[in-house]
Amino acid sequence: MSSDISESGTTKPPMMKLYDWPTGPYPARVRIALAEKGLRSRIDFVTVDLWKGEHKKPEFLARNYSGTLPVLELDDGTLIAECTAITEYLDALDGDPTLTGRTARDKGVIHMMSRRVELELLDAVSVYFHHATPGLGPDVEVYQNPEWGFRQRDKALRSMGYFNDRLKDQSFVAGEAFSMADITLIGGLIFADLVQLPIPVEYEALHAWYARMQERPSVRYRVTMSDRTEAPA
Ligand SMILES: N[C@@H](CCC(=O)N[C@@H](CS)C(=O)NCC(=O)O)C(=O)O
Repeated sequence: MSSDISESGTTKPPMMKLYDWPTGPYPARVRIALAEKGLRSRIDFVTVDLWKGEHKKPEFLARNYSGTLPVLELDDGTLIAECTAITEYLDALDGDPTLTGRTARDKGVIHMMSRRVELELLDAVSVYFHHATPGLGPDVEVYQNPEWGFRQRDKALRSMGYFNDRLKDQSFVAGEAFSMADITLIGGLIFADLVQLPIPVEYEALHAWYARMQERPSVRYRVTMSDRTEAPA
C-alpha cells in the first residue's frame, strides 16, 4: 500500500474509492464518518445509480455479493462492504476522533447500540421502502411483500419511542460521546424522512438530539462532500 506525507509530517492513508450514491441513507453513514475523521480528501467517489439498478448488475455484484451500497475499495483492491465494517476500518486508520470506542466497554456498547438502530429502525425502514412502497421501481423490486413492509414500518416507528427515551437520559445514543451509533441513527432518520415517516412530535428528546446532529458539518454537508469544490475540509 502506498501512502503520502502531509505538510504537518503525519502519514496520510492512501487513496481509496467509495462506491456510493450521494443521497442514500446508508452511504450517508460512511460519508459522515469520513468527514468526522477528516478523511474526505483520501476518497475518490464513484457513483452507482440505484434508480437504474446498477447495484444489481454483474459488474457491481462482483464487488459486493449483497448488491448494496456503499463499498470501500482500498488501494490494494481489498473490498469492504457494510457500513459498520467500513466505519470500523476507517476508525482503525487513525485514532482521533474515535467513532467506535476506545475501551472494551465502549466498543461493546457502541456496537450494540448501532446494531440496535439497524435492527429496529434503519433496516426496518429499508424493508418498508422496498416492500410497501414502489421502492426503486419494478426493475429492481422483483419481489415485494407489502404486509411485511408495513409491519417493519410500525416496528421502525415504535423504535423511535425507545431512542427518544434513551436520549432523555444521555446526550448521545451510546452514552456521553458522539459515536458510530449516532451516525447509524442519523442514517435511519434520513431514510425515515425520505419515505415520509416523520418523528412523532411528542418525541422531544429525539427531535432535540436530531437538531443538534444536523448542526454538525459532517451531517450538513454529507451530500455535497463528493463535490470537492463545495464541501468544507
Ligand atoms: N447492511 C448494508 C445495507 C446497505 C444498503 O441497504 N444500502 C442501500 C443504499 S441506501 C442499497 O444499496 N439499497 C439498494 C437495494 O437494496 O436494492 C450496509 O450496512 O451497508
